[in-house]
Amino acid sequence: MPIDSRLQTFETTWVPRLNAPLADAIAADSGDDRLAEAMSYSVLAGGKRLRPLLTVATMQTLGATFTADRDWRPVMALELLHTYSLIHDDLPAMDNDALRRGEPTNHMKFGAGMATLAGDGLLTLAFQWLTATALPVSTQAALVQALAVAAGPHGMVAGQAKDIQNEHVDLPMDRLRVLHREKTGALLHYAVQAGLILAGTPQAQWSSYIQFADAFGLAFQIYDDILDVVSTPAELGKATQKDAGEAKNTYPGKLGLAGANQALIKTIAQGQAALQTVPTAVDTDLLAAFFSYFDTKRVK
Ligand code: GRG
Repeated sequence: MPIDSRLQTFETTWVPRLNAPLADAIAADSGDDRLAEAMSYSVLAGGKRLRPLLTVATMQTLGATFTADRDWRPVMALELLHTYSLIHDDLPAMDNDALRRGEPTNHMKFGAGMATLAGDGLLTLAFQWLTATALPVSTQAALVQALAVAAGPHGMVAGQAKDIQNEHVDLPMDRLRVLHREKTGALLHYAVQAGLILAGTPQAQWSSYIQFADAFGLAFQIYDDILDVVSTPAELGKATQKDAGEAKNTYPGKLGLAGANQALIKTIAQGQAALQTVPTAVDTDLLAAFFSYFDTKRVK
């Protein structure tokens, strides 16, 4: 399934716009040249910018205008935090990976000490950027609270903790879903939540969008695990075939490739159905198009 043309146009417009100020903004906020280099290295190594794109798409769906001076730092804070998680995940003490975003991992280039600090710097700078804005203080506080919950010990860090403890434990499906929701889903949940907060949408109207985000998050992890089996390092810019070797809990590992693909198709349908429940005056086609990231024909 090719990427939906609406999503393609959106990406072509927004990825360069989101990327343009990054190098200067990171350098301006770092007090050490080598640290700035290590932080910028991983952020600028590529990446689809999926999470900030989801935030901007949610804002657009809700009719909110993106004003660069006010919104760029808060929107890109999530990409900094996401990149920290990749740098730390790749460290020798975690997944010990040599390739990320098609380039040597941060510790391969800068050493484990500086890579740890680059991750620490990006994590902290993310919260600085949520508040380096003319947005109302109540909006800043809502973003800080939501990102801390998503990324912290009740979200992504909890998921990673479960992941490293259960490599050789056969988790039941319900516990695997919780692990995926925390490790991968929480940041995608926040990406949409940030769009709702920035658009000033009352919480009573969040539920359909959040259900969409959570279905997208689960689909994202199932698809990532399918690609680990069927794809190549050249295509993904990172090592493949790792999950089976490390006896990780994954949908393909537990259900087989065909079973994982069926679960992917079902999860996408649930996310699409959630978008059908918003008021008809709201055009959700752009958000729906994000599901075209997942090529359900990869598994024959
Ligand atoms: C170190 C606290 C801590 C957490 C690490 C990110 C992570 C949690 C683990 C990495 C391994 C993994 C399978 C994560 C699931 C999420 C995932 C596939 C991230 C990659 O996201 P993409 O595909 O990457 O959006 P790009 O490079 O395009 O930004």
